[in-house]
Amino acid sequence: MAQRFPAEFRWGTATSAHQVEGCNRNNDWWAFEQLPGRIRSGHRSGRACDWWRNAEADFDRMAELGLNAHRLSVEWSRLEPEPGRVDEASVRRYRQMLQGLRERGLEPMVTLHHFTLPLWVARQGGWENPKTVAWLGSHARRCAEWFGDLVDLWVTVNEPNVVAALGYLQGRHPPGVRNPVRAVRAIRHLLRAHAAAYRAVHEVQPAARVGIAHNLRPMDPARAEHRGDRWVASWHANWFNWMWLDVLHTGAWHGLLGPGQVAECVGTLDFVGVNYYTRDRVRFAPWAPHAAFGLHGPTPGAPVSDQGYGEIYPEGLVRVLREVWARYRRPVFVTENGLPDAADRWRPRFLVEHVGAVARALSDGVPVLGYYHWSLVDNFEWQDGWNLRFGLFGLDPDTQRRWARPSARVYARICAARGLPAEFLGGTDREGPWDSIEDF
Ligand code: IFM
Repeated sequence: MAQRFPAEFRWGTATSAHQVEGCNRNNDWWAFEQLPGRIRSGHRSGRACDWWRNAEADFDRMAELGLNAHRLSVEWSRLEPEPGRVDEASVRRYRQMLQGLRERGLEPMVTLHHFTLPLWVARQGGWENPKTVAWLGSHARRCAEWFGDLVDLWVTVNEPNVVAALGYLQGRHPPGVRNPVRAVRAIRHLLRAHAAAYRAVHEVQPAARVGIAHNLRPMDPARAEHRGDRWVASWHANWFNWMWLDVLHTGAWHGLLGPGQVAECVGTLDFVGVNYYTRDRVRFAPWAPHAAFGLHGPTPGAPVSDQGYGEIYPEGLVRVLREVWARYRRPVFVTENGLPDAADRWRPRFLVEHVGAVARALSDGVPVLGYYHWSLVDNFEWQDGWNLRFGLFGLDPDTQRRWARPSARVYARICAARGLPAEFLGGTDREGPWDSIEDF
């Protein structure tokens, strides 16, 4: 028996502007890429997937797969290259792209901030500057005015927890800082900026649905019986996963520097976007204050995606979907889910098992409205450059040649069945039935 999903369920892929458009020279990430040693193997985003010139070729691929949705982001530094100056050509290009999606039967979900800041914002302190809150609000308002006739689903900020952790605690994303006090300042502004963007979109477009895309990873003790492991795993999970959404739900802050209020955040989630990739086992490490006393790794013996990116753990998706619903009672989208797997060794089975996890959450009563696979095509993976390949389609960034991985065909089957076809149920062999799936 096939596993069917609701008829209106969104089957999509997800991308972000800087990772696919190419030549986004006017933001903090482009500047960061030029600094020696910041990006693995000295890679740069360069032309990326060439979407600024020709996203439409990949929109055709989405339509061929049978998707009905796509999540993308708009690049703030293109739309407002200098404070207050609008670039009309960029507004027109984004309208053309959004229309292109609609014409192919693909409903867009648009992210307003996905890791990159215009250089003019970054140079004035980025997320540490309280003015960035209002600036993101204005960007959101204008986007709703320009694109609101084409877009009903908006994501304010992508993975604010990753911005804080990698940008301000580990120094691996811009601005390359390792300083908890500066991190706390950035966190407050990220949360307030979400609220400002939420309200700005709603003022222009009252019926829009606006949420956040949050990276959620279960954190379990490395040794179940070890008190130190249990304590540090729960502390890290609370900080990385739940504190953010709790503030947006209740307005109460239980951050690194004690309790407080971020009152304007209350009630600013029409939905929760879940970006789910992996889980961590956490081991108490009193000698590692730089790692907040906990070392993270996969479960010993579990399958791990390319270059140690993370443990493959579909059950984690069921867990986070259930917990989000139990805590916040808001509809949920899986706004990202995927893995780096250049050889497509795990991805076919990964897809089936993670879509199966969504089916289980649905049958438990969690209102999951869509699943967006990260990603359609290999793209620029931030500090890891082109070393990690997340695409259903492979890409040679030099020639722009693409090829369908077997998992593209698996996803096409899922989209055609609007759920898991019977042939995919029950089989958990790594080889699976997908080897026999023919080319498009
Ligand atoms: O590529 C990133 C994306 O930009 C944010 N979420 C995780 C993805 C894979 O690491």
